[in-house]
This record gives sequence, structure tokens and C-alpha cells, in this order.
Amino acid sequence: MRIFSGIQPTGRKHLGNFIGAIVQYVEGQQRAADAGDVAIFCVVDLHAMTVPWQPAEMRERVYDTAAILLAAGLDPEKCIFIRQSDVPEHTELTWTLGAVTAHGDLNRMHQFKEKSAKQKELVSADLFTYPVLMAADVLAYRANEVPVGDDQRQHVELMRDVAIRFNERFGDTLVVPELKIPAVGARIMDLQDPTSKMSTTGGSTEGTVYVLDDAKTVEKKFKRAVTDSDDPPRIAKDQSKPGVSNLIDILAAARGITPDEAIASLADARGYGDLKMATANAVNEMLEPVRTRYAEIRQDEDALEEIFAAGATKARAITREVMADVRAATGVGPRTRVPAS
Ligand code: AQP
Repeated sequence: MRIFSGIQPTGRKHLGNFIGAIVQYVEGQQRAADAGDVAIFCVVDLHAMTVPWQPAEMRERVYDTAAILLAAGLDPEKCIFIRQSDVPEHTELTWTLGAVTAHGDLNRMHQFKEKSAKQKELVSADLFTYPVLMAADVLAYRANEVPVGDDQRQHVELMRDVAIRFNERFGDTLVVPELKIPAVGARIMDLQDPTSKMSTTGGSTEGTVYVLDDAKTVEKKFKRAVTDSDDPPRIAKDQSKPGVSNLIDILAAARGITPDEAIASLADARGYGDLKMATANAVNEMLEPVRTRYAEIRQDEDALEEIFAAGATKARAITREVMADVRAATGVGPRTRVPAS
């Protein structure tokens, strides 16, 4: 059971990233180790180059994101923790996989459509081929499982198609990975617009809870969360109640219980105010230790670089072998099978 997932170093990480992805990472590193395998987690700086970025800030954001992941519980002794650009096989495999990726399939990607519409100056070729790099990230490790939020479903389906097409064309070389989305919290919604997902680039600051927001700010954002005008208020999950349903999911995910249990815990609530406070408290309890550890870890950039260097060495022990198999299968490179140096 090998696990791979990546996270972008763009902006500040929010509650959707935390519940949809980071909580799954921490659980996954243990599960992979228990199964005698390994989980690989990657800060995907190359993916961050698909939309405009500030070179002077890129490295800072990578350190920020790395520190959040380590503070949340990723342990570089237990998993392989890397920065994407440190492992060149990701980009080499991207080129090879591009040969078995249909242009038409890339054209259908929701994320490309949404993000390209927002670009004012240049829609880069990298934004278009983003899903191929994401496929290479995972396939370079022969990972079995990809823990992500629901918004990444289409990209994981594409990477499965790409792996299948590669194997059909060149022989059984790559592993076809499975999507893993959390049972609760696969799509955390914006608190001010609960019909849109909480996001780094889309939503409002008011409706987005950041992992590093202080406890008071978190409380304020939940207190102002949009609910509905049902009279009497009804704490229930229902398509017609996106705001309340979102709060129930967040409460459940933060406490590690089911939505039904979260609803039952509020049987005596007097209204949505109690739901909002219970959710804010649960989120603060979940994030408080992360914020404290973050402050310590983020200070030591040399230590973060050492962690990345050690991770890259472990990662390349896997990816060089996979890439050597890919080169041999596709007839590229020297006659004798040699792992890349
Ligand atoms: N709202 C969400 N609910 C659950 N999971 C989510 N993820 C993102 N938003 C939600 C999951 O977080 C992981 C990392 O996502 P990313 O690397 O794309 O990071 P990001 O760009 O900061 O996240 P956003 O908010 O998704 O960015 P934009 O604004 O670009 O759309 C992924 O596993 C993702 O599924």
C-alpha cells in the first residue's frame, strides 16, 4: 500500500486543505508504514508555476507549507517528505506521459477551464498540462492510493486513464492508482457562500478559515457564517441547507465523528448560534496544537532544507528505478537499463 499526495505552496492553507487533504496524509503515513510500505508527501512548487507567481515569495511559501504539514503531524522519519522540484524524475516522466495523454481530455478539465478564465495576461501551456505533471507525481512512485479532496477527482481519473493507456501501449510498467477522498469533509464550502468550495484563490477572506488564523478570528468567521432562515432553525443535513450542512460536516470532521453524531450532540441547541460556536470550538481545538508547533518549525529554514534533502534521496531511490523501467519500455535512452543519475 503506497500512498502519494501533493499540496501547492500557493497562499495560506485553509480548512478545506486541512480536512480534505492534510488530515488524510497524517492517517495515511501510519497506514502505509503499518502495511510495510511508505507514503510520499510533496510540496508541489512546480505546480505553483502554472499561474503567475512572485519568485521572491515562492521559497517562503514552500517553507510555510512544509512547516504546516510537519506541524500537523507528518513525520519525515515515517514518510517521505519532498519538494517536487528536488526530484527531476517528476518532470522527465511528465514529458513521456504527455505522449499518451489526449489533448481533448486535458481540454475537458474543470480546473483548467476555471483557472484559465481568471488569467488576465497569459494562459500558460503549463496550466494546460498541469494534470500530466500531477499524473507523473503519482505514477513515478507506483503509488496505489491518492488522498485528495473532491475537487481533484477528475485529475485522478485522468491519471488512471494515462497509466492504463501507457501500460496497454508499452507493457505493464505503471501502477493504476485509486482515488481516496475523505468520508466527511471531501468538499468544505466557503462560510460566506456555502455553494462554492472554500478555496485559496476564489472565496472571500471572511468565508475562508486559515489554519494559521488565531482562535478569535476563527470564532468570528464561524459566528458570521451564512446559514438559512428556517423557522424554527433546523440542524440537519439537506441539499436545501448548504450553510448548515457545511457546518455539520466541519464539526464532524474536526471531532472525528459522523455527521449524524454531530447532529445528535446538538440535540439541546437553541439555534444556529450554538452550532456555530460548537464548530468554532472544535476547529480551534483541532488547529491550536498545529499553530503552536508551526511557530517553532517555521523558524528553522536550514532544518527544513535538510528534511527536503533527505526526502529527495529517499524519493529518488524509487523514482530513478521507475524512470529506468519507463525508458526501457519506451525505447528511450541507452541500450542497457540504467537508473538516472
Ligand atoms: N474546499 C476544500 N475541501 C476539501 N478539500 C479541499 N482541497 C482544496 N480545497 C478543498 C484539497 O486540498 C489539497 C491541496 O490543494 P491544492 O494543492 O490545490 O492547494 P490550493 O491550491 O491552496 O487549494 P485550493 O483552495 O483548491 O486552490 P484553488 O483556489 O487554486 O482552487 C487537495 O487535495 C485538494 O483536493
